[in-house]
Amino acid sequence: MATHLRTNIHNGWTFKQADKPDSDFRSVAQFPTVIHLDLLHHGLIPDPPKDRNSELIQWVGEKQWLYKTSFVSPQAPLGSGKISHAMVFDGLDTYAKISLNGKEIASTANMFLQYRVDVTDTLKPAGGQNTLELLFDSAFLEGKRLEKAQGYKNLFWNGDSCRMNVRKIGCHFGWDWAPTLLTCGPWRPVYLESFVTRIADLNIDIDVTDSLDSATVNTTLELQGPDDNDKVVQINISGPDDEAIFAGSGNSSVSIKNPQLWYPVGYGKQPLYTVTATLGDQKMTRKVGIRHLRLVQRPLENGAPGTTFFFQVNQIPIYCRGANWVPGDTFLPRINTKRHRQWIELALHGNQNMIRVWGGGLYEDDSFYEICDELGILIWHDFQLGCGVYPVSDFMTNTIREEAIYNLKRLRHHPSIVLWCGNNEDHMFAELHHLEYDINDKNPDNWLKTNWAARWYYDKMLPDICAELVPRVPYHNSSPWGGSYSNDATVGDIHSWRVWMADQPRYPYQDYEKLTGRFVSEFGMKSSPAVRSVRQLISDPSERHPQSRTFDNWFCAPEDQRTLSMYLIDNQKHNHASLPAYVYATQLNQAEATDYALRPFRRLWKGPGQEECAGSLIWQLNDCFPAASWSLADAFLRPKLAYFVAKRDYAPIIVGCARTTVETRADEFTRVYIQRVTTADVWASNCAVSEAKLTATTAFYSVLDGKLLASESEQVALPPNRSTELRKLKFEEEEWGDGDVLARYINFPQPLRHLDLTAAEVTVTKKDVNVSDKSFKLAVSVKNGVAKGVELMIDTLDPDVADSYTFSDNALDLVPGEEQIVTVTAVADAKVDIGQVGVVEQHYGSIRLESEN
Ligand code: BMA
Repeated sequence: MATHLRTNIHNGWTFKQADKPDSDFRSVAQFPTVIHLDLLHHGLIPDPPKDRNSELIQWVGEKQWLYKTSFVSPQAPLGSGKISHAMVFDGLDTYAKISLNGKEIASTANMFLQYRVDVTDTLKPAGGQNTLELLFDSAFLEGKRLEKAQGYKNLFWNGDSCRMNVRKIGCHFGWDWAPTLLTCGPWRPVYLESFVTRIADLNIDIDVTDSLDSATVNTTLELQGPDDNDKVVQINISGPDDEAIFAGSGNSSVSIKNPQLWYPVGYGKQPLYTVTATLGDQKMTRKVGIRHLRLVQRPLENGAPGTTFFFQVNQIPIYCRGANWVPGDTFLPRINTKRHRQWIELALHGNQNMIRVWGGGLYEDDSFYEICDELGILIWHDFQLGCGVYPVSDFMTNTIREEAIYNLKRLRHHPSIVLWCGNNEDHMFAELHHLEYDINDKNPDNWLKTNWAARWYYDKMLPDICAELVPRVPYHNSSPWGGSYSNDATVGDIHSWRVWMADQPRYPYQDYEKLTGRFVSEFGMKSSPAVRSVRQLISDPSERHPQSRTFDNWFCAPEDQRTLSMYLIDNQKHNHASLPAYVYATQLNQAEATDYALRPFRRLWKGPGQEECAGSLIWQLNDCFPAASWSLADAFLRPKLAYFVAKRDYAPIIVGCARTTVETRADEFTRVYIQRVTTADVWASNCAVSEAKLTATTAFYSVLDGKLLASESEQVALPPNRSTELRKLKFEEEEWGDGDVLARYINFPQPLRHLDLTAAEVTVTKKDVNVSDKSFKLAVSVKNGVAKGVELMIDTLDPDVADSYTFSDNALDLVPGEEQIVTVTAVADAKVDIGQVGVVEQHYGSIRLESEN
């Protein structure tokens, strides 16, 4: 018989609107669940992304909802001493009154916390039938009541001011890429634990020597129950190949010689050791990676101001390439391990090695972190606080503290998590709103007396908790943070948003590199959200909505839609009237903007002592709801053009070219006699750990007709883990008359709207159909001109067919005389005929600008 029992309470759940009669109880759609999924399941609300439905269903967020089930009490487990029964709620969204057998046993107010309620005295004897009820209050209305009671309105960006009082996913209140959809419900598992003594926690602290040849693994147990003698707990450690390494009991310290080290992807393997604690038949298992981790912040050696900010794993400085992660779905329980894997693999295949769990979302499910551990994707983890001024009260302080402790204990064994960060943009917010924030005042007691008392959370409470619970993982107070103000480009990390829009309106891309920071934890162009291809967005053309409505609905940030229009007109030949042309233009805009920043950032990773920029994380990888946003792939996981451009920018070896034009006037007033001299710096970056010897070719083509004007090749040796300047080219306007490709970069004159690229004729030839691995190749070439942003698409209007294929590359830039090969692969479970399927292309200049009707 068992000594520890877990009884899942996942069956028989029903729900109803609280003020409706009991005859209204209906079965839930799934468990765990949230209210919108259940209502959708019964057809009680329309599909939120369609039309203006998300607005029509706002009433759901202002009702009370009741969930109910019943379950049988288990047989008491073995063990000498008093048996305890605890009801465990891994996640309740957000305000719930919990009643067991008609008696209220607890109430909750934080969806990021696990709630454990002792029910030993309330539970029916073994075999008895229990009734469990969860009454959810409106998080929005409760937030409003709390805000009113505190006597002032919170300052905030995004959503509603009351969200600052509520410990719920920030973006549920609405964000600039997400509609307001206020869910409630038991969103994570519910179960009963019965035991005399149980293992409450197993901490594994790993200390790796600087020489990397030995590691000490310290395990510490936390037990709950009268028998708290930890010696009774068995500890076993096994290696990556299942070999036994240690067997003992109680808190242990084990030394491992020449451990197999865990590396980020691209730098080595991801071996995982298994640590198991066993007490009777309770087993707690953690997979851990052994790695030496430092966040190196030291002065630069080449006279550049400020300090470095780079992660060093197993003594290798890492150039971080990645994107920001927002919740995977507005309706969280719809996300499962498979979906997490698809997203993280998308990042991996896009040559990314870091993901930032952004502070307006959540502490993800275990599977998210397990997949990152397995694939070698580093995680920058924000605490879930962002974009405003959180009130400081006893309730808020205690609940944020508990939430931090619970989640750090749950997640601290994951080798992928390399940084804990206090919040998203709250320091920046305090500065921009001129709050009483004296960066030089280091006394936390004083902070509490200011109108930005919340500083205490990030600069005192959370770092103290982290120092105790995750002492070997760096803590960073905010993102962005460091230096004389939060967005100081010379210290810490920056959020790089503003530049492209405001500072360089005519030639938006120039000089971007001068404005970068030591680490760009958020990079985005406000004006470059993009819509996924119309062909795949709208399956049945007859279903198309009037265009204006379509975009009103799908666009979550109207102010950015205005700037987007401005930039489309500034940069491309463009007309809003044609929906396909508009969609393509937004995507090309996003792709171009992404590339023009990512490449220069990489050029600044110049090797030891000169790590002027140590990484960039694109805003944003994913979407939680179908929207026109900055995401690299839409909510259905369909990559946009920018994804492929970023994939090329993030490849281990890349080449780049930066052009600067200097104008000299013949005399002070002339508008006509101006000499323009352009110089182009050609450079390369090798992020691999060994030298690369290769041939670099620089060629010049006419943008008018694609004619090759000049071409030169040279042998180059690229030293490891840094960029290298290859050559400086100089040309004046009048002069224009005249193996395996590892990296390719084509630099077009900007803005594109000055170019007529309509002459280019692009050819796409399908070949090498391989039925066994369900793939085929496309040979893509151009003649009579050069082509920008060639988008390859499956020739179908059926989104299921389109979604059955992935492209190895896309958004191609082409010059005559070379053929680019793209592999198209059908996804594993797709039922498609790869022999039959056709591919179509469109590119800048090929798309009809006129309206279709
Ligand atoms: C950032 C983020 C988000 C926001 C994004 C786009 O700086 O931190 O809060 O959604 O900009 O505006």
